[in-house]
Amino acid sequence: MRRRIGYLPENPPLYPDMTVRSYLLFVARLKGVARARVHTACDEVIERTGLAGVSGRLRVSGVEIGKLAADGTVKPTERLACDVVLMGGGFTPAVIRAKQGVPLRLVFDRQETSSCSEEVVLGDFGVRRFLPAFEKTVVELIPREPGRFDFSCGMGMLHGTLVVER
Ligand SMILES: [Cu+2]
Repeated sequence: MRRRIGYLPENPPLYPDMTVRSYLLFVARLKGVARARVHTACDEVIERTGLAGVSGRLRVSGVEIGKLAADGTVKPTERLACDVVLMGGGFTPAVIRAKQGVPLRLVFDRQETSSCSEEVVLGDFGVRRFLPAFEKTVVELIPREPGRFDFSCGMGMLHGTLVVER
């Protein structure tokens, strides 16, 4: 019975600079999960708990996790993904379509060294991420509200729009 009871504090004791996924990896290693299995084990937990949409985010509160699962805001079985290339001074595509409540995985592929595109900011989603040149950087989020949301480079020069439909 004790194995089945969990305790979820209002303010979860998380390290503020770790993403959901990196925290799971950290705990898995602490608990002695074999190195070779750590990533698979984390994927399984993320899948089981419907956390895919927030696995790249920092600071998901316990209350938020509870709500995500309980009110059906998150439909973990549905996913959307979009590859966004950064090259020649712009985001391609510059308009991304998403659905309210459906986890969205954005893969930013920065194919240049121009300093302008070294960061992406999705202000409405609290995301600011460094994009290493010639690498793919994954940003996962859950659009909670329908609407049009601007995203940009760190300096606000390159722009794109995330269109969230109901
Ligand atoms: Cu810029």
